[in-house]
Amino acid sequence: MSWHVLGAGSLGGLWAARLFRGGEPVRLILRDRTRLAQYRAGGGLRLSEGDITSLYPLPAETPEAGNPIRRLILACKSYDAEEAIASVAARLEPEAEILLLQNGLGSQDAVAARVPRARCLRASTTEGAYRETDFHVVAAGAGQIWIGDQLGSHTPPAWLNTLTELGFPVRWTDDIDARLWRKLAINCAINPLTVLHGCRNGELRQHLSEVAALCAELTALLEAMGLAPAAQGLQQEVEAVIAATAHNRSSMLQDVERGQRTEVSYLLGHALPIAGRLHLAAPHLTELQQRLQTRLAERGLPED
Ligand code: NAD
Ligand code: KPL
Repeated sequence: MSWHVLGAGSLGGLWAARLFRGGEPVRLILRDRTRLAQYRAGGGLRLSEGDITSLYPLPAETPEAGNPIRRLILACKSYDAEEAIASVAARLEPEAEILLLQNGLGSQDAVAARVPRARCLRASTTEGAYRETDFHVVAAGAGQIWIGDQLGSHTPPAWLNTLTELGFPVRWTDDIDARLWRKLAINCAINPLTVLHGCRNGELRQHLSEVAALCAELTALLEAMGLAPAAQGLQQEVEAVIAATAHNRSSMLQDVERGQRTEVSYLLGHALPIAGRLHLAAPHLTELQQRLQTRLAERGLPED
């Protein structure tokens, strides 16, 4: 049974190359015929791990290809996910399973609503990858991948063991929402501040009172949502992540530096309306979003 990977960027490239290398049938879905021609001209997908770069000649196609899709890995950015799934919806088999790799929250529900018959599994990953050039991905950091089902299904998909055997650091969770919310909270406390201060994660150690104020509001939000375990020790973990990733540029800062849209709508933009509905005051998070939007606008980038 073939895998399809839609979104041959950093994370999609990493997943596709590892599946192909492990002997799994896998096909890339590229946006259009121009991208497909560019991909074919390069001879395949390059993956660099440490000092070693390998070329993997994965087959690729456009969304219009005729073959049915049974297992799909959706690896585009959150803001592209709905349009991307719509482009292949007609090709999904009735029993199709879709693995959503998007960071933040909001896009997963939007995708699931577009394809109500498919099983949409959600992933929360702390692995790192970036694009050296088009179709050349660099594996940039080990991590952990949690996979779960929104409906609290206790049945992992049959292919979870395959991923483990191939060396994917995957674990099943019955509460993926709590994992995604915890990561969202960590990203809300770190990523926008790195953009506003124009700094690597570690330099936020000079702004720990700002971080603490954000963590207090995020903790209150998670608790009010009934996600107390996801709220526990949030500030300590944020400080630990800042220390452990001190030399990294956050994904949001990298987006801004590359002149790309950020995923803020799926982070602060997802959390703040929920805080509002719960009548929770979140002045620091609100001000953070406003300052970030101003900075994005100054740089000519979308505010959402
Ligand atoms: P990316 O920009 O490197 O790759 C996304 C790819 O999707 C691009 O190649 C883009 O052309 C493609 N795409 C978008 N719309 C498409 C469409 N309609 N049809 C075909 N292709 C389409 O992004 P990324 O860094 O791989 O991130 C993907 C998601 O994973 C994001 O939500 C990100 O936050 C999350 N994530 C990334 C990392 C990482 O280290 N890169 C780590 C954790 C989570
Ligand atoms: O996930 C991250 C991101 O940059 O999006 C952190 C944890 C902040 C590491 O950089």
